[in-house]
Amino acid sequence: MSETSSNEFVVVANRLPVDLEASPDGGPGVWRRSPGGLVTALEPVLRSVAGAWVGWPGTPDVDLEPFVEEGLTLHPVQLSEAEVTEYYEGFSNATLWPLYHDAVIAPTFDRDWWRTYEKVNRRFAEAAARAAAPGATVWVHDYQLQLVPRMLRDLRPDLRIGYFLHIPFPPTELFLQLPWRKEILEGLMGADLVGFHLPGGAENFLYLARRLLDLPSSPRGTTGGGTIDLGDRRVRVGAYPISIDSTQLRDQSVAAATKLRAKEIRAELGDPETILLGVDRLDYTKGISVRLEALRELLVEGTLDPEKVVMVQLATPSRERLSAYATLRDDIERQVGNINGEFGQLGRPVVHYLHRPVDREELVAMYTGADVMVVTPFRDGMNLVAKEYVACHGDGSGALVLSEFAGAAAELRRAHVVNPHDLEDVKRAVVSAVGEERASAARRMRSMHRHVMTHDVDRWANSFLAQLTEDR
Ligand code: GDG
Repeated sequence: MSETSSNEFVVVANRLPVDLEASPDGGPGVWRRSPGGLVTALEPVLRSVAGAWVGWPGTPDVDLEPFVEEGLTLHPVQLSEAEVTEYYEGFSNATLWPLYHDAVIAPTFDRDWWRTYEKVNRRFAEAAARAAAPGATVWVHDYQLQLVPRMLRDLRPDLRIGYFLHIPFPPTELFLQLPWRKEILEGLMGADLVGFHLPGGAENFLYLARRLLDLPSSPRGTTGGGTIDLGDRRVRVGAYPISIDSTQLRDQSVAAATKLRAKEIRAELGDPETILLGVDRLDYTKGISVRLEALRELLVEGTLDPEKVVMVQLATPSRERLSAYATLRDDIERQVGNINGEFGQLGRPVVHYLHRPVDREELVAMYTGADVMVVTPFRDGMNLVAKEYVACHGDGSGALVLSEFAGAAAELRRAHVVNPHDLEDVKRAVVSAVGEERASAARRMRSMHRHVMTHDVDRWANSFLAQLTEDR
């Protein structure tokens, strides 16, 4: 084993927690924190145990040795430009991503992409095998790496291997469309523990193990979990709803600097009575167009007054080279333009749209100052944004409109829950969130806040890892 194989705990994910951005003048690149929910959730957990992280640095064709960053050993995995196209943009984001999100757009099934997915998964498994100490615990993450558990077990049967899926595990009828369905199931079953956000995902997985692979499985309890018997070992399956660093966010939301910035933001928006907020990666699963359409109709009907309401929509750039994402961006920007053209005034647009990431302090100030958070995905594994907003409203202020198809809806039951496919329902929920009597709104928010404070990311990671290491 190489000298780097000394880590007792290793995370394997498509991306490292930092991205290498090429410098325009061809000089050495700069490292920046990578976007997305997985990094937000895992980074604090891993830093606290000084583990290692295996992942792609976000730029093709860079060959880097492992290095230590703030106590965390990073093991970069190299991907060529063609592999980024076929494994990442292709199989991961144009096959699995749409298929697992209820086929909101049609998934593409391409045999070359699949072969590249296999090849790249093997490279990740080999890098993890080099990084892990004898008997170490390895935690593999997400849909890009579903073959890694099996490949890693073949290389290193001494390891304890966990796998967690951050996106929904689809209904069985949809999963069965996948030409490589057996290979994916077998890949996942290399793990000792396979975790999903929701009991429904775990149930679907157990059903498929029986139906496709003829493996005996026993459901356990009412949480969707169970075990699959492989003869020589058992795979545990369960639901582990992910969360956020609630205490850190709550503390940041009540800090004087945040309160001040939230006030400034309100003033910069023209001191409206109501600020609606949307925060998403620009993705077709997130239902950004639905909430804009709901807002437009409410303005047309005169239910909302453009003098009194503004909406801030933060749409972080994502997967920009995929045509579905480029089309979505055009559509959303057209919608924003239409609303502002019709209802804005000089210097006073109704929708303030940002297509760039903002820093964390600014985001928390936005959460803190917003009166209504609107979260309307057609399908979402969890949706951390909803939980982050709730963590910032411990004083009972604010309101949350939340899609019933976000995993978070299973926990945040006191939100204004909507079916995002039903425009009238979305409109109704926005109106009731804007107009609800203060005491009743505060009861809802306080109840959700208590839940998020006690169900934080540490609890998520600890419960997964406790189960993973239980049988040792
Ligand atoms: C996947 C699943 C699941 C967004 N814009 C900015 C920014 N963000 C941060 C948010 C939040 C994260 O990115 C987004 O997390 P979500 O959970 O909402 O969504 P996905 O990226 O799709 O995450 C999802 C998650 O994995 C975890 O398992 O919940 O269902 O799809 O933390 O705050 N952060 C900053 N600036 C931005 O502009 N600083």
